Amino acid sequence: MAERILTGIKPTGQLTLGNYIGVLKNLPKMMDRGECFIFIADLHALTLPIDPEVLRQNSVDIASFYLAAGLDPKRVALFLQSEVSAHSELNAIMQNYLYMGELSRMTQFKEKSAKIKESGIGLGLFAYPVLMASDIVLYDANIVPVGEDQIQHVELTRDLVNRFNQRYGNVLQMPKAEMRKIGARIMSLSDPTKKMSKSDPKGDIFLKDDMATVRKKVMSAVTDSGSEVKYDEEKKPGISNLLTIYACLKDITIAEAEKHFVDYRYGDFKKEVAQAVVDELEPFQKRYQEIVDSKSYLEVLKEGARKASEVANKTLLRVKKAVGLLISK
Ligand code: ATP
Ligand code: LTN
Repeated sequence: MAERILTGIKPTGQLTLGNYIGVLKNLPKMMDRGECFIFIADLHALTLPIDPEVLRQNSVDIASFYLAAGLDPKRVALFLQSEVSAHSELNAIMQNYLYMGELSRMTQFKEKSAKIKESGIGLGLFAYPVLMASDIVLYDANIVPVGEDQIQHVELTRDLVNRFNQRYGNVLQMPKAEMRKIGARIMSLSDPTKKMSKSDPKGDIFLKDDMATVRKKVMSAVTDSGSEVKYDEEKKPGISNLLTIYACLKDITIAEAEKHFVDYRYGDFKKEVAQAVVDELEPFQKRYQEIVDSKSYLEVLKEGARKASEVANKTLLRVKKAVGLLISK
């Protein structure tokens, strides 16, 4: 069977080098493997307070970054989650098949809700994985490319599919998360024990940072004691993170990166990592800016929503019939 690939990024903030290495950079390769459904998870971005203008601008950015990364709108359905109403409709059905206990065990929910008063935690934040599972099953996706932090949500989607299919027959396609072997969890440059995350921007490199800032951030990244450039996540988390970034950007293994830097001291090592980031981001930003200026993303998103709706509405109908909702037309 040809593969069906689906993934999304939520427009909660400025995209980081973590988002780029973890997912964006590899997406164009997916076009050769099967049919791709790539979206902007804007409904998910509403699960924590966000300024409307910021949300809109972030959505434009993500659409443009997807295109700048090399996704070809003729071969991929690129769309806004909120413009394919089947996501919300399937969410209303699927919320009955995931349980409070399992939702409250989700790491993302625990981490994000810990930062707010209990009385301010929205239902959407708690029910986040229901919408995400709906996103995935709507397209009969079998491959879901994500960074490490999203694996738990895809696993929960698999539990849902099992539960649903046991009850109603073989209605939903079983998805599988796909993670990069290295680079699925790029760490913060200021605290390499924490994930680089757009909603906790300390130690982030942003995809829109100017090149002088990029160099400065890499040069001031936290390193470890000792002077050897060696990969050791436990003893040298800072150096390991920079080695990972370099290896991913150059498309080489960690061992090859270590070999390249064998005679280097930290300062020169960082300079070369900074150069690698600049070499990648500079042309990428140029493409991004052209897309933003031409507003070509608007037509792409419109056509993407049309293509996505065609597929999503079919699945929705199949699910509605399976659970016993009467269809009048
Ligand atoms: P937030 O901080 O708002 O939770 P985020 O930076 O984690 O956001 P998402 O929109 O949740 O970004 O992620 C988009 C994709 O990028 C997901 O597949 C996620 O797993 C991946 N990703 C996010 N951060 C990293 C990282 N530090 N390293 C590798 N992949 C990442
Ligand atoms: N939860 C993801 C974004 C997301 C997603 C999806 C990813 C929403 N729906 C479906 C893959 C498949 C995140 O926070 N990065």
